[in-house]
Amino acid sequence: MTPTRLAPRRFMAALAALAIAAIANGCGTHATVPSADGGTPAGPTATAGSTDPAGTATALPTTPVPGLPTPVAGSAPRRLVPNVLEVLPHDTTAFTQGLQFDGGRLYESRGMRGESAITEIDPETGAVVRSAPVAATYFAEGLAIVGDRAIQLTWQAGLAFVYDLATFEIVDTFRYEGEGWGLCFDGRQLVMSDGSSTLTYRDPTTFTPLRTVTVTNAGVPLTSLNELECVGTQVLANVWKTDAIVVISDTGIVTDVIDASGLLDGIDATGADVLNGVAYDPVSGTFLITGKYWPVMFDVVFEPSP
Ligand SMILES: [Ca+2]
Repeated sequence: MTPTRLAPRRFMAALAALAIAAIANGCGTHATVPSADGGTPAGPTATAGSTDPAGTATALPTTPVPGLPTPVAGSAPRRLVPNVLEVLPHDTTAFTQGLQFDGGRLYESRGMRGESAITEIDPETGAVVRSAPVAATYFAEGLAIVGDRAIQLTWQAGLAFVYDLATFEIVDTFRYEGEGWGLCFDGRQLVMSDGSSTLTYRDPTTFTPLRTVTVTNAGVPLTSLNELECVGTQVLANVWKTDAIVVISDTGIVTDVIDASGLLDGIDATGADVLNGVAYDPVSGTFLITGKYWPVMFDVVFEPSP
């Protein structure tokens, strides 16, 4: 990336974030989705609090996030839409399964057997900076970064690869039960999806499951949670086979539903598969959104739906 390209992107992001802050602070009465949960964040959604007895995750304050309106406690899920600031190239050979910024660098996990890899990509050009293939027997999935290590799930093998981030050499592996879909790290714990409505919080050094939450939208369990992005104590998940991205509290409540449909309108997206891939850039305060075999990534902030 170059400063000349980043400057306008970040300036626009700052303006957009200011506009959103004004909206979020000014009202928060734009919820249009009927809620069946009565705005009660407690209840059946938090389950199996085994090795997190203090419930410390829920004790953390909600972090204000540039590019994402601050949730309003107890309100119905809000409808948001992406405001596209910039359209950036993306490698159409990438079956995107994980997308994650770290230290200004952008990392992508690619799936499909025989095509799976961990890559670093240039966020401005989409070009592969470096890549390490995954053995052809494995179908790679979500990706999270913890310190100087990257953790990559596999779909059905019950195996996670732990990489030295600097070299992409595998330095460890973790075993887990069930399928692996999405993964992110909230600074304290890993959060993992498995295609169901369950998110599993895990120890970042041992991968031991600590607690699970059932994600509900207006009181109804929401399945097919796929690629994840931890932002503060919130988790963004795109919902498989849809253009919806949901914002989830650490107790499993969907606070926002982002309608990301239509992003590819007007773009030659021959061969593109479903939306999958959300990465938050804490430097710009914006989000990158892409999909499997998509030709582009969208640099966006989220705003209330008009
Ligand atoms: Ca992500």
